[in-house]
Amino acid sequence: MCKRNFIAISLLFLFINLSAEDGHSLWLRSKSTGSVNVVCSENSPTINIAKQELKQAWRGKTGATIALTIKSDKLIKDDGFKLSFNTIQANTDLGILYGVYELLRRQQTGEPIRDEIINPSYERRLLNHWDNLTETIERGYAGGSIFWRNGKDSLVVTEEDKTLWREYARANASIGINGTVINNVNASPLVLKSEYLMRVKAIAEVLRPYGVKTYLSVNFSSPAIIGGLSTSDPLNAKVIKWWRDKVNEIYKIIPDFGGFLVKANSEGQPGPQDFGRTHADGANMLADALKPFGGIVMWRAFVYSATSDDRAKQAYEEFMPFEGQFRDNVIIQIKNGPVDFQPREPFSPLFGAMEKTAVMPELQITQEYLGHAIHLVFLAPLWQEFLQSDTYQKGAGSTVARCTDGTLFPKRLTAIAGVSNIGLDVNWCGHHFAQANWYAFGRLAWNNNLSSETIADEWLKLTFYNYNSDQSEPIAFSDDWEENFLNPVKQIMLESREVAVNYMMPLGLHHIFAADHHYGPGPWWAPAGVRRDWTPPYYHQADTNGIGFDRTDKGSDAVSQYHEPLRSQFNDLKTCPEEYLLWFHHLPWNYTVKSGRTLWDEMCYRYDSGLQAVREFQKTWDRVELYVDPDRFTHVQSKLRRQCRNAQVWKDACLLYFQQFSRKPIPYEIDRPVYDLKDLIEMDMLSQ
Ligand code: GCW
Repeated sequence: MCKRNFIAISLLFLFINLSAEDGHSLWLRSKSTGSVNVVCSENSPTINIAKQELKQAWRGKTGATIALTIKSDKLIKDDGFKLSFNTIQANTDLGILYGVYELLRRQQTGEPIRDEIINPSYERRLLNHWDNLTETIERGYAGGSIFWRNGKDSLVVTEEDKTLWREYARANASIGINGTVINNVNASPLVLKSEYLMRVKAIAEVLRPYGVKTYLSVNFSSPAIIGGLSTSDPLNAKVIKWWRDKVNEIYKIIPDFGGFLVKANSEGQPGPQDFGRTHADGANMLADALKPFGGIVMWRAFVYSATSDDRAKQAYEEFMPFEGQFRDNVIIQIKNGPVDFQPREPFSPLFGAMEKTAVMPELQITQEYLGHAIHLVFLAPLWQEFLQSDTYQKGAGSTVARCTDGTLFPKRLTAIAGVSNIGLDVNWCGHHFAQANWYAFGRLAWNNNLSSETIADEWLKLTFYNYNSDQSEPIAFSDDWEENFLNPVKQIMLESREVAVNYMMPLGLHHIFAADHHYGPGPWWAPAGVRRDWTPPYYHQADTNGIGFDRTDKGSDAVSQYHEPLRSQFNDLKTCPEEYLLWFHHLPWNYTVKSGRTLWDEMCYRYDSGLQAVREFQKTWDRVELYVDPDRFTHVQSKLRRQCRNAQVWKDACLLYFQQFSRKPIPYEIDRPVYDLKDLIEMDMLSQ
């Protein structure tokens, strides 16, 4: 930037008061523009928060009156509410609080406020923290845990801890999240020791008024490891009693405790199979202990073994035999895709399979496979694609959303979980735009029909609009702001997921990361001694004949786990959606795709278009400099630079590696690679 422009921009910042922002306030930045009279005869910690929030952030008419009324109404479900111009009605205190946040959001985003009943899609809307008791976070990219400390005084609860937990609870409540699992699914048994439970109690007390229930991940071998028993066999009477006593102890100190999340017999974690028992035996034993208190068990279906011919099939094979055998307070928690949170996967066939057992989606907010906290990737389009996938369980229109939210199976428990991207970083998520993924998860858990565009629009207004410059009511976003900031940046967000798919693994490729960091490319990565199903060649199957994993009826037959007509659609090359091509088919390099190009050429174009798109993102972002405070602007700008370098590495690594098999030139109009494959392999360039 030339010096004159720089001075002009600095003056402009002074003038319009774009003071530096560190991102800590998230989407809750707006302050009130006038007074409001709140009429409410109720009094409770939750209601008091609702009143306070209204006063702090009111942007309606100065002096207006708003009534908060607890009055039951059959059309209002759970913690839903009825919104109108001057009243919020709900069945519960929490419903009132949610109504207040909705009203304030509408005032801040300029959305109309009319008479409406607004109910949540899922009963339980949870974050899963993969936080270890030693402060580190598995797959966390935004600093240490907000819940757990390491070292000598790690269990002492400080005022700073409580302040942070309160801010966290408030942010969650503002988007409808009503539960949180505060420790890693690779669970340390220590969390169930009484001294740790006292810390859990302290956390639960801070979260409670905001309607966020506390849950724990538990280690299935806890009875043996911390209870001193000789076994953790779920059918053993002493083991059963140990869990009952433990659950009693928990509910004595945390009366509204939510329940347990369990990763069993998966990636080395203990489980009922260690004792010759089944998933149902294990889950039901815990469910029986929790039942008298209203607690639930979320039992994960993330299982796979080294010997399976296709990892994508295993969860279905292992769980379907127990369909209908789980207690009604057990819910099977299933990742959106059959492999593992890849940039793109078809939905897991376990959705749409179980009729008598409750199932819930597990989404990943933390960007384990999508560029950590470096890449700008807005995940709402990925989640929406998944939620709107048709399973055909009860004929056309049986979307994953409808199979899981109670629409198709009204009597089942309903829930949805998102693996958190929150840490101790000042801006909570590492990348300012990663906050949008936390926000989007909450909004979709509340309303699984919301469009990505609506979510991005809301979030950008709440997060980047300079409210100080606008005292008007209703809020007036200028054409200039919308045209020059909102629309272009929204476009970046909406394209970003597809762009990442293109520069990382287009056309149905998956899991081609180098090593366990799951960040940079490593289609070659297969060190001796590493499990085959943890290495990329297992997934891409490239050789001189072609590339892709054959999951058709001639291959692993994973297609047979889907209902018709999907099974045939995926099985048949002519009807298989191109985005899943190499997920389901092994194809020759000269196979002709829809664009008329050969498969090899198409791969080259896709990788290159991903890279080019990130370069465009950089330009677009630089153009919005006037509209963003300097701190957040430069922060995002520098992350985009890195994303761009990374996209180049991805493109070069994958094309140069696969070219050894395709033995074809990269189409001449495409920019040439700038790295050498040898260097990329030796340096594992993007290892973190
Ligand atoms: O995606 C894999 C991750 C593991 C994680 C596991 C799981 C918590 O690489 O880090 O462990 O999934 O979901 O259990």
